[in-house]
Amino acid sequence: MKLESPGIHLVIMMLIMLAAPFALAKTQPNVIFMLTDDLGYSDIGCYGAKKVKTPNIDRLAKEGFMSTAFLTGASICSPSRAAFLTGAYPQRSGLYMGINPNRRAHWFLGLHPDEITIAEHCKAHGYDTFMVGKWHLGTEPEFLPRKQGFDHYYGMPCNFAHSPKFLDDDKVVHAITPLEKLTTLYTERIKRIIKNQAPKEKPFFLYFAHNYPHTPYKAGGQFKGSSKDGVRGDIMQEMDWGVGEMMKALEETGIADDTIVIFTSDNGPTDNKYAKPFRGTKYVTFEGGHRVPFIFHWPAKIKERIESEVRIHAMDLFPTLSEIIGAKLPQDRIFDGESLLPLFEDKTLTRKAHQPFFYYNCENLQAVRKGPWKLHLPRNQQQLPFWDKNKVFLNKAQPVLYNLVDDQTETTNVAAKHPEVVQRMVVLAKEKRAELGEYLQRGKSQRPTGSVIRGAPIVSHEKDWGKLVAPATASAIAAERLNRHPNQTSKKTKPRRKSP
Ligand SMILES: [Ca+2]
Repeated sequence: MKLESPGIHLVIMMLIMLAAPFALAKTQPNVIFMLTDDLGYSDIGCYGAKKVKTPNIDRLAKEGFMSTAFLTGASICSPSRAAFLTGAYPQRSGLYMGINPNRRAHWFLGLHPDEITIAEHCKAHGYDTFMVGKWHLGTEPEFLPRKQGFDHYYGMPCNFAHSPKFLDDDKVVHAITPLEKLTTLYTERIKRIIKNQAPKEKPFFLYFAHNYPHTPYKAGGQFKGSSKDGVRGDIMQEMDWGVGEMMKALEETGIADDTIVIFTSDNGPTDNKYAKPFRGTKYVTFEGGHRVPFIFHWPAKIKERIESEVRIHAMDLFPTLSEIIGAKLPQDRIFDGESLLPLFEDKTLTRKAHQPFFYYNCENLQAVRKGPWKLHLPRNQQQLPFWDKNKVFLNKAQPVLYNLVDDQTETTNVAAKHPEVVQRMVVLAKEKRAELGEYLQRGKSQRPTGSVIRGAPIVSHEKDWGKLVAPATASAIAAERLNRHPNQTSKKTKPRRKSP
């Protein structure tokens, strides 16, 4: 049929305009963002694991986008999570410390309510939003996931060692989380969410932050002894089974093509053998602390496997999803990432390859990456957060320069050969400190840390609390804590050194 009359064109255009709201809903894919905890670069099959089998995660990589150069925003849990959810360096969003509700300096802190999370952004653009898993961005009621854009929450507000509680929305459903059932609990809930949401017009955003392989862990019945790598291997294989169940639910409900599944980790592993070929572990700013798997599976858009060496990072997630859901980035704040969509279309990023990346550890700026170069900055004991186990650059007089293209294990200092590179990167570090701060130095672009006590001091290092906080202030904060948590035992006020 030929459409010649301009009148008919007008009618068709009006019909298209009328249909727009429905068409828009259909162009927005569902998003499942799966963030594992302390899972290292070589922890899964497609990234080189030999002792565990992860066929379901491998399949996502085989059919989608797999990055070999993805960096997290921090090498420990809380700040890394803040970077994923806000699209900003943790030092910018104010959440740079490892939150532990048992510490007198931290129990009242959390991600600031004025921060816009990717969940809030999705919700404002037509999405139903869910979180399943470990939160770790503040445990007071003011900071929990449902205050940061999630319609529903199911999981643990912090590390098991901090508190073993498990919530369903606001209700405690397990006083002590049954660890051997953790993957089953999460998987069952995710399948239920998928089945409930599949028939709906509205798309959904699901943030699935599995606690494993962070310790402590226990394998479920059928997975006990299933791997060649002890209990850790067993729970890895069980987690992979959960991914398989999730994908099956998407396929059975007919929404697999229109659902994005992202798989990554918040920081490197505690044992370097799971971070190979890189040096270092969780807690430090060697590559092993920041370099983790990153897989983006989106059948409707990514038709065949893409393996990418382009350097990307956690702060890119927010702008990427923002563009995909058809939303503008909020204009009132700075984002430290950019949309990865061009990489899925075989194009190049707007960001130039030589744009620097900054490795902070709590408030201490420890390293700068630019092009092939990584410069590790000297630091003193006072600047180091307690969890930092890397003493290699402690009290050095000069920075140390590695060429990561030739030397990915960060072993050969080439600073003496490239003094001009060192000099340029030292300037970058100085500029970044002016912007995002340093230990005991406030940066001009830092946003406030969330606190339930107005005006309370923000002290990232527990050890400095007594030194930096006046006794009367400390007593008032302790009294408020007792008021909110009358059953708190004095034993619990002692900080756990092992678990930031
Ligand atoms: Ca972690």
